[in-house]
Amino acid sequence: MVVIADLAYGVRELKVEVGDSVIWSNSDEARHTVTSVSGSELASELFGQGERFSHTFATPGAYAYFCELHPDMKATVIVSAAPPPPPPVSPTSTPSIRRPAPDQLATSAVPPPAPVEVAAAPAPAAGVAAVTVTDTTLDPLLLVFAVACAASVAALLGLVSGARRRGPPSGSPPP
Ligand SMILES: [Cu+2]
Repeated sequence: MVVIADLAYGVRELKVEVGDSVIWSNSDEARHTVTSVSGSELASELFGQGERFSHTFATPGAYAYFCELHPDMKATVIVSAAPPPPPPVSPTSTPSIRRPAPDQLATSAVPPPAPVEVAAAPAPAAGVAAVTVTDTTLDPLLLVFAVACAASVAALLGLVSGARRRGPPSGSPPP
């Protein structure tokens, strides 16, 4: 929409796409035209206050126009061939967006748990394993040593006591 007011086109450089319709709305009391500077793309009749002129652009290009009654009124419509690009862009953009999202989620989800599990698991596991292993290995050894020591001590005591008991009787009779 280009509003014409105060003897001027409201949009000096309007950018549209092929297939778009542009509407000129005249708010001036004076009548105006929308006329191509060169060529015949725009060739409106005089239209007064409250009236409109519309035109659909089918070919890309820059269309400069002016008012036949007020040559100082000038503006341009730039028509670009944008319709084809959007479809390819949106499919490619959506897949690219969808693909990064899972990857980022997967990568972001995997690293945090992995380090935490690895860091947490090894420390407790190693500590517990070391403690349990040392305890379990030491306990049997200690028990074995204790039993062996007790047995050897008992045997020594028995031998000593037996020797002493046998000693005195054998030594006392002679004197
Ligand atoms: Cu005019």
